[in-house]
Parts: sequence; structure tokens; C-alpha cells
Amino acid sequence: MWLEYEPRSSGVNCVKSLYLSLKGFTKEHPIVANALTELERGFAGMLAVTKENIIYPLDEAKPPAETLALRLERDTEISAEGYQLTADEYSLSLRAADESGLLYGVFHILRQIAIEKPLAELTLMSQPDIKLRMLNHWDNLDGSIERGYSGRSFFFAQNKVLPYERMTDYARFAASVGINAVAINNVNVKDAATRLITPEYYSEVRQIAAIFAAYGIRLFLSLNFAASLELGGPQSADPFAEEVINWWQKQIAETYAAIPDLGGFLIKADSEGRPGPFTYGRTQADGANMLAKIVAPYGGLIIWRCFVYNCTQDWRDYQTDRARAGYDNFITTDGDYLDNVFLQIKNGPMDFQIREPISPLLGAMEKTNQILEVQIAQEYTGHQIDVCYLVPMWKEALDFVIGAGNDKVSDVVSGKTYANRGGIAAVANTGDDANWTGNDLAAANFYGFGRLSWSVNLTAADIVGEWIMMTLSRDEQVINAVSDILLHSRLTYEKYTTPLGIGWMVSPHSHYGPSVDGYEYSRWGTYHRADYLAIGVDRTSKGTGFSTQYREPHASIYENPATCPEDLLLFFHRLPYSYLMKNGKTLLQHFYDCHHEGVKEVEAMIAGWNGLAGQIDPAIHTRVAERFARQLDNAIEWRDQVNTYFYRKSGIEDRYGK
Ligand code: GCV
Repeated sequence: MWLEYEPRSSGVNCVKSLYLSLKGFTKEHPIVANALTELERGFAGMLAVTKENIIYPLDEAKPPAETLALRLERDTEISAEGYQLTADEYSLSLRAADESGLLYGVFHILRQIAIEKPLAELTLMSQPDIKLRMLNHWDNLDGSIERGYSGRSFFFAQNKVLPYERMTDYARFAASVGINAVAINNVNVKDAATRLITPEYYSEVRQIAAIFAAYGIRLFLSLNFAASLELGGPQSADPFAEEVINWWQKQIAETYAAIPDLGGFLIKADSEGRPGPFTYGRTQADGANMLAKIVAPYGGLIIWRCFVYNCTQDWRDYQTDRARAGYDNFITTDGDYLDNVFLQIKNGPMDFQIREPISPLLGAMEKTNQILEVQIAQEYTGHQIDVCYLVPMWKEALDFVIGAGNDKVSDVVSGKTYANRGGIAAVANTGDDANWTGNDLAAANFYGFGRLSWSVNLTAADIVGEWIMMTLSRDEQVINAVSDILLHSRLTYEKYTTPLGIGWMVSPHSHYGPSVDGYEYSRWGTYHRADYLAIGVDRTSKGTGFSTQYREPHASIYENPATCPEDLLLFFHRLPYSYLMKNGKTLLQHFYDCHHEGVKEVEAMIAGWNGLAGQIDPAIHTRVAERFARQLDNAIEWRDQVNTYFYRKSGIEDRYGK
């Protein structure tokens, strides 16, 4: 990842020895110990300051030349997890109120060295914009990863917990970008995973919690809402049934006694076949509160996902609109939740497509804690074969102004609006592949998620530049070329797959590669409804009414094709192929052209990457080049299948005869 600590030019920071002092913190605290080890590693690797040249405690006399005096000090005035850095010519002070802040400050110093910037510039105060910064792993206990594209799980195999080394490395790099919560098992909790809360796994789970805690990360488990039925308890999961409540009380008490550090539970209920309160005629709030009340005495949180929709729709049914489901299922429960419940809402109303509007539920519930959920794992965005840098998409979600006021989604999830609490969570893209993320460039998404969650105002370009300097090179040509590839990659992917917000058209189940009608006659509610004249679903007030779930001015803007942002045109509207776009082309010609442009852009990305041969690590260069070759095949397949499909359907020729 980005913690390899290869040697850096000593020009900016000629430090030959380090004087370290620690005030108000103890070296023995696990987080402090990790922070100090990280400093040792970083200084040794990047600046060749070996352990013998690190001197504690600081001799108050002026240190010799080329020595950095680093003072680490507790300062209770600073907010939780935050830190303050103050630099002068030969000394640097890092102050924090808590151990996590100290660790984050250390990573900041190391980042500054890694990107070859002067330490003397480090005078700043930093605190996280979003308090809960979480990763969700969809790892199954058999070692498979649902929607995983970088090998197998490094948490589990064959229903056992794996050795801890890789988890420790993982905790290191997750903490280095500010992650402070991790759920390690798939939200689809089945089979052995249901038993993670039982004695069968206590000692291992406790160990993982301790490894994470030493990096300031709280461990969460995904929970099976119907666990009582599977673990020999009552044959019901009714949140109002006394026997069910008693069973959970006993179970949770035992789990917390064994794993006191547990942050809480993540729950997918009433969704895609998972059990939930609807089965018993109860609301989502009834289900969440039953558990929240039980975990509250242990300081636990209940993170309740809002991905609740009818996944057994009849494709002939034009009334049901999956896009509406999240809002319809939850909006009436605003105000019903206990304080330690957080609703986790996907960025879009459908499911992690390359372009969707922001979910209207985000920001709509004024009395409820909300977490924005995004997907780093590239399920619908190229499986980490295709390059698709997602930070610009997440920024769009965070920057979205939810209504006529100035409140953005980022204000909601950072708890600035409505005085509620919030967070951000992402489905992780890591596995046991040697490079962690399959495609080396996909690591930029992991890095970017963490950095953006800490500082929502960073730009995608800033973050990408940092990542390149920390991993590939400090050479300007490399930085520019790779930035160019990454920053355009999402638009490129969108062009050769499903532009204008239409989405889907993917191969069923795998979700890689085109299949225009793959889900058209299925139960999943993801239809494009193309016929020989028109395409799209009318989601305006005249259609399914989805657009009316937004606050103004969005509802009116989306309602009308003339004002609807063109990249979302086919999300909200059903339009004839002859519809005139702002660029003067017909909708269909635009669609044809996008696909051709997309392929051309992939070719350009490949040329850009090839131009870097010899300038970056050859192993990385070769690995990424191999992925690019597969991306080009994929892009060509998308272009040709989609364009042929619509040519056949409409009978309308491509203007250029392609
Ligand atoms: C974990 C999509 C994915 C599923 C995933 C689900 C979810 O439907 O295809 O694999 O299940 O989202 O977010 O729960």
C-alpha cells in the first residue's frame, strides 16, 4: 500500500537522528507503542535514521545539527482524535488529547516525509470532519468475499479465523488514513458467521478486537437478525416478543463479557432474503431499537442498513420502482430511533451504479443518525480489472446540497446539521492478493476513502497526487500522467458502459461485462425498458413519483428533462431516441458516440501508462499493464454489444456509419 517507506530524497528533510520525548502519554499504551514503532519504521526506511539514532527522552539541550527534536505531548484542549503540529527549524511538536490523535499525527508526519515536503511546514491543527469512519468487509467465514476482487479473505478460511499478521498490517494502513471502525464479516450473515457472537469464536474475535484497538479501530460484527432461530433460541425473531428480547439480552451480555471492546453490530435486515422485522409486522425502527436498547449499556452501536427493497418484483409491474424503496421504507420512522442507532444509506437509491443521483433519504431524516455508505470494492465499476477512481463520485455525494438551505450531505454525516450524529462507511476492496487490491491502482480508492472521510474538503486531485507520491513516484511527469488516468477514469468507465444514468446492463450475478437485457426480465427491479422508440423509466411525478422524494429545488430540477442534469437524464426520464441533447445530437447518437469515446479514452490511458515504463517499479508497471489489456477488451465488448443492441432495437444508423 503506501507504507513501504522506501528511501526519500534527504534534500528537504536532512535528519540524521531523532530526539523523541513523550509527555502525558505512556510508551506502554498499545496505540502509543504502535505510533512509536511506526515512527521508527518510517524514519529508518525513508531517511535512514536507524533505531540507534533515535534517542529518548529528549535531552533539553539544543540537539546537534541534522537532528529532529520531536515532542509528543498530551493536550486535553484538542478535540478527540485531533492533533496539532507545530514546527520550527529543528523541532516539531505533536500534541493530541488522546492516543488516537497521537497516532494520526505520527502518520501525518510520515506522510509529509513520504511526499518529500519540508517538516518545517508542519504547523497546523487537524481533526476529523466525520467522527465514524468505517469499513465494511463482505468476507464470509469460508474465506470467500462477496464482491471481492483481490483474492480471498484475510480474516477467515474454512470457518476459522486466520493468523493475525495480515490483519495487523491491514489495521496499520487503515489507521494511517484515519479509519476508526471496521466490520469484518459480510452483512449477509449465514451459516458459521451467525456463530461469531458465540463462544466458538470468542478468543479469536477478542484478539482481532485487540489488534484493531491498538490502532484506534473499533471492531464491529455483522449480525443475523434471526440468530435466535439458528442458535437454539426461540423460533421467532419478533422484536416485540419477550422471549426473543430475553434471548438477545443474554446473548449480547455474554458476547460483551467476552469481547468488551466490541463497537457494536451492523445489520442487513429485510433485504435480499435476509430476515427482519417486517416478517412480524414491525417497523425497521422496532427491529433496530430492540437491539440498540440491549447494546446501549455496553456502549455499543447498532448500524442498520437502509438497503430495503422488493427483490422479487415482476418485470411486468410498472408501478413498483426500486429507486423509491429506501425512502418509502424509512421516512416515516424518523424520530423513532434510539440514540445509538445509525441508519446506513447507500449513496444512490439503487445500488452502487457508475452514476446515480444521491439517495433522497440522505438528509431527509432530521431526527436520525445517518451514515453514508459507498463501495470501494468495484462491483459495478470494473472489478478492479478496469481502472475506476471513485473519489470524485464520493465527493459528489458529500458535496450534494440536500435542499434549499446550504446543508450538504457532508454536514449531515458529520453531525453538523440537525445536531444528530453521523458517519461514513465503505465496502472494502482488499483481499489476500499480495498487493491487497488486485489492481495496484485500486489502492488509490482505499487511500482516497480514508483521506476524504477525515477531510471532506480535500479535492480528488489533492488526494490522488498524495497517493501517487506515497506509492509510485515523486517525479512530476509520473504524477501528472497517473493523476490524469485516475481522475478521468470514472467518466471513461461511464462512457463505455452505461452513460446518462441508465445503469445496469451488466452480466447477471457477476456484474462484470455487458448484458443489455441481463436483468431486463428478472425480479430485481433494475429495468431500462428500451423498445424501438424510447428508453428509460419515467421517475417523475407523472411516472413512479421518485423525483418527488427530493427536496426543492431538486424535485423540480429532476422533474423536467430540460433542467435535469444530462448525466442523469435516463435515470429520471423515459425519452425517445430522437430526443435532442444540449450538444445538438440525438440521444441515441450521443449514446453511440459515448461508447466509442470511452474505448478511445481507454486506449489513451494505456498509452499514458506505457509511457511510464522505466519510471516506476517494473513489477507494478507490468501488473497494471496486464489489467489495462483486459480493460480494453471489456470496453470494446461493452461498446459493441450496447451499440449493436440499440441499432437493432431502433433501426437507427450511427451517423458515422460505425
Ligand atoms: C452484500 C448488492 C450486491 C450484493 C450485496 C448487496 C448489499 O445487491 O450485489 O452482493 O450483498 O448489494 O449491499 O447488501
